[in-house]
Amino acid sequence: MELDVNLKPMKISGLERTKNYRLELFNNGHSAQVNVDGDVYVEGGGLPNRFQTAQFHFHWGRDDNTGSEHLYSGGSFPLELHVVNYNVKYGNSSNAMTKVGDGLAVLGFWFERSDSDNPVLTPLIKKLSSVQNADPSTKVPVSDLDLGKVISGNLDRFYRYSGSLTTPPCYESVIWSVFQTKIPISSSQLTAFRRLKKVPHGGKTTALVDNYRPPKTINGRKISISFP
Ligand code: 3J3
Ligand code: ZN
Repeated sequence: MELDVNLKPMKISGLERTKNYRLELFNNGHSAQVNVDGDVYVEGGGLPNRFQTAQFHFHWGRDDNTGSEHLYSGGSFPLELHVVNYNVKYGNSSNAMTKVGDGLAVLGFWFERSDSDNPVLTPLIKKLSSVQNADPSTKVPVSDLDLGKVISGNLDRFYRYSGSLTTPPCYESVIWSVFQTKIPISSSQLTAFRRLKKVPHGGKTTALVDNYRPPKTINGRKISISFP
C-alpha cells in the first residue's frame, strides 16, 4: 500500500440541503437500499470524471463480529455502507456497472459499535420496520435522512483500488474508495437491520443477515492511500 499524492480530497456536492434530493428506502431481499433522486455528485479524489449518486445500501452480519465487505488490519466491522455513483458519461448505473475500469465509483464506509445511538441514523432506522419484508415495490420516503451528516467524517482519508461489484455479475467496473473514518452505530440500531427479512413474507428463518461477500485476497492488486 502506498501514498498517492494524486488522491486529492473527495468532493460530494448536492448533499448540503436535503431539499436537493429525494431518498426512497426499500428492501430488495439482499440489502436495505436507498435510491437517490436528485443532483448529488462526487468528484475529485483522483476520480477520472464526475460521478452521479444513484443509490446507497448496506451490508451487515448476524452479529457484531462480521458484516463488512472490506477488512481493516484483517478485522471486520458490523456494517458497511456503499454509496454508489455512476460515471456521468454512461448515463445511468445499469449501463455504467458494465463498463470495466471506470463505470462506477463506490464509496465504502465502515460502521463501528458505539454505546449510544447515532442520532443522524434515526430517520433511516425508524423506517426499516416499514420495509421488513423483501418487496421492491414498497418504497418508503426517508427524505429527512441527511446523507451528508451520516458520512460527515474526513473525506480526505481513504483507501483506493480498482475492483468489482460485490454482487453478481461482479463486473470489474468499480473504482473503490474506502474511508478511514468509522461511523458510530449502536447495538439497537444494528438490530433494526438484522430484523429485515430476505423473502416477501417473512418468517424467523428468513432473516436478512450476512449479506456481505466474503472478502477476497488482495491477489496482487494495487491499493493506494490518500494520506501518509
Ligand atoms: O443500478 C444497477 C441496476 O442493475 C440495479 O438493478 C441494481 C442491480 O443490483 O444495481 C445496479 S448498480 O449498478 O447500482 N449496483 C452497483 C452496486 C449493483 C450492485 C453493486 O453493489 S456493490 O458492489 O456496491 N456492493
Ligand atoms: Zn454493496
